[in-house]
Amino acid sequence: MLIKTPAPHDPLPSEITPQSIYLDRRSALAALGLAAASPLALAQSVPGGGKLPKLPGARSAVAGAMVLDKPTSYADASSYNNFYEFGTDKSDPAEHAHTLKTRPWTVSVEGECAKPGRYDIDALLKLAPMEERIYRLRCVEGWSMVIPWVGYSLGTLLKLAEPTAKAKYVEFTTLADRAQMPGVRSGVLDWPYVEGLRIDEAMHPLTLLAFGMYGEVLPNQNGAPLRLVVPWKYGFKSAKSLVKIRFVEKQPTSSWTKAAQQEYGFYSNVNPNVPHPRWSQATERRIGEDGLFSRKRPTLMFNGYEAQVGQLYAGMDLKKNY
Ligand SMILES: Nc1nc2c(c(=O)[nH]1)N[C@H]1C(S)=C(S)[C@@H](COP(=O)(O)O)O[C@H]1N2
Ligand SMILES: [Mo]
Repeated sequence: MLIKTPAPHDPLPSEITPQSIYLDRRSALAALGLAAASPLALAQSVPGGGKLPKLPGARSAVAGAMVLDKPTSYADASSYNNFYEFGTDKSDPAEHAHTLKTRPWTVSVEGECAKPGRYDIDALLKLAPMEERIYRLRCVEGWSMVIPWVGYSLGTLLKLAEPTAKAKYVEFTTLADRAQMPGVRSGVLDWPYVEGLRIDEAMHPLTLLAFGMYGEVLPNQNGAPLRLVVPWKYGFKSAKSLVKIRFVEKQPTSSWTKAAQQEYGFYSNVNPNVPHPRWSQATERRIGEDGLFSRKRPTLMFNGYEAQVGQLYAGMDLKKNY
């Protein structure tokens, strides 16, 4: 076999090789008829569940959008979830999220912008070409997955709203409906789920508005009909089942920060050097690799996206701004 499978602790090709070079290497392999051996081709053949409508995406050209790690199986990615609106156990969302109705669905874009609007989900699906992007997702709890998402950059939608100079942050609100979401009856979080990004983070091309995964529309438990995916931040910043996007002047307070201020800072960039108050963040467990002999992976700075997003935080103390 031509391609060495990296040991879990080896740096990934995407981290040590400029993207243009490994992309070239990949097309060279494809020309040799070795495309099937490339992790990318592998990813594109990773099957979905087969029960949901197809939602294909063209391979993304955004720098850093295609990590070469082996994707997590669809079965794991759609059954081990955090979606507290459906319960706090990892198995709760897959078990209970079938009650979520994803049509009709609208998303309002409002606040500090010249062109606020209400978008129907079917209009959003047609707003821009769908791209497939393979991202690492790391939960603050210490586990990670690799998921082929389908969607487009959030910035595409945000730009249409023409944010004003006062729009320093973007606040995201997700659905909180007791009738459809049994977890909302509990007081575990202050509903609705609210998250926030700085405007430049929200506009970064890697910040994804996702509608699908594994070539199919999102299963409800993964945040249907649309969610955020911010790959360099802990998973909780990636709000599911979005209903409102608001441009604001002041830093929004997220539901997690309200629940435990010392544990969940506003930035929440993946940083192995900033331990969670109750555990280290130096390593992580990749879901699907939890065999007896599998080792933990070292957590990567910015979850491995430092080359793409490090500049956003130039001059900031990343221990203070955790
Ligand atoms: N609305 C909503 N979004 C949410 C959550 C949630 O509880 N509610 N959990 C977050 C957390 S903690 C993580 S790790 C990711 C998990 O995404 P996944 O289940 O698709 O892997 O979703 C995030 N988005
Ligand atoms: Mo998480």
